[in-house]
Amino acid sequence: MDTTVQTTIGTQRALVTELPGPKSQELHARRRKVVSAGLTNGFPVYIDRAAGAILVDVDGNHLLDLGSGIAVTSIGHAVPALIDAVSEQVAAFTHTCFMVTPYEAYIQVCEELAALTPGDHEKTSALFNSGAEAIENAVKIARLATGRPAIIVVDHAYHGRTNLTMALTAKNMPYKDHFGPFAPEIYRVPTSYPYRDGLSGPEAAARAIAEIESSVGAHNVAAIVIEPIQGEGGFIVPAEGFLPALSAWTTANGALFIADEIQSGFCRTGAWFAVDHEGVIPDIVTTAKGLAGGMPLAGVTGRAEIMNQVHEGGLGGTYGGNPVAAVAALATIATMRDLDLAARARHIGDVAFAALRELQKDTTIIGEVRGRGAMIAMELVEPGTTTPNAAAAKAIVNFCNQHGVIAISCGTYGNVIRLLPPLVITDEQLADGLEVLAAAVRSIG
Ligand code: PLZ
Repeated sequence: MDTTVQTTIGTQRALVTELPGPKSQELHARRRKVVSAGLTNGFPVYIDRAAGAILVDVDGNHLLDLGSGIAVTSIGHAVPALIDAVSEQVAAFTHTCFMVTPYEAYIQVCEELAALTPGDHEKTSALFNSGAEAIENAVKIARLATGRPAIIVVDHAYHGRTNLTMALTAKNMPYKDHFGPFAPEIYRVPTSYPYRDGLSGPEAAARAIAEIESSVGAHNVAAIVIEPIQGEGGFIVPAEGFLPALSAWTTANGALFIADEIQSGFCRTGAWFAVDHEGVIPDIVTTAKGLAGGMPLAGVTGRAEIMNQVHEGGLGGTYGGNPVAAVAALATIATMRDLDLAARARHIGDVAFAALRELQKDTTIIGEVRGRGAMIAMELVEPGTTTPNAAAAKAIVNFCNQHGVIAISCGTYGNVIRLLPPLVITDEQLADGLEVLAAAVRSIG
């Protein structure tokens, strides 16, 4: 497959104006009049084009993308295979509604999801538009299939912004404040956060399970919904054994294990799915983001005997599995397979973790470097303590942005810098990004 970037966009970071430049500033002024103030104002540099790991703004600045639009463009920007697939599909037909008159690409995506998600049991899928919608549907299916009401989530969880998924999400500001009342029958238990709780995986699981059994009752639990590596909550990698223990508990107690792989899935962590690293086989897997290379598509994939209990017409939506998004997913998955982007993610992790651990030795504000593959984070603390240092994260993001590197923060305490580079980032681009990040950290401590 031809994966060379066929545009005139350069492959290096290059700034031609201050950031944001004059054209971006003009757009930003227009935005303020007509775009709701409720949307996060990230870095107001407006993008015109992109290729590979480079974003080009309206002023002609070339920026290095270490965020992939929050883990979405894992195959990179402007991938010819995706452009071709999408263009051909747009010309053929853009929409019929799969529930009215179906088409093959939807089936092909479900075949891929059945083949790629963990376990060799029979699986069926339903496709949706966003991660939150996938989670909503996974919860509907789990309640129907088990006949039980309770959904268990963990501290620091992020599952979306709709009414049900807000209730599943842990952090109040900015996601939930004044947006309630929230959906009932959602119970939050402690997670595994090795840097802050010092527990082994089995110990953390025993703590969570004790809480479920005492305050909810095992027989009431429909499902545990959990991100195998927590994303928005701070790129928290649970201690080894935590996920397998929770998964075993659900199986033993007639509940379902739902892995939210929306951020961690599709090669991001160096495997197709983050649960693959511990051999966990979820009953249901939710996917989105990296699945379709930037087109909106999400999936709920589960054991056929669970998924197929839903009555005909019980699942759906006008756009879910839209043909343009579906062919984008097929091109994305083919690209991941052809370029072995899981291996590439492991390589990115090897390079980045080595660099960041070196950096950690020289500074007092990096409490922990963690992650897996190309899901990479540094948790920032007040010097010599474990007290979260959100100001440092803000300053580092700002420094990176000013130097044309798109890095983003996350974490319940807002003190984690996360890197989610496109998996096609070149070694030179990665080295450049890590140098800017190191300079940012050194500039403050
Ligand atoms: N589950 C694990 O990471 C989306 C949110 C950005 P949607 N994460 C980015 C923001 O501030 O809104 C996410 C996730 C996990 C579910 C979701 C929700 O996916 O496609 O944003 O609905």
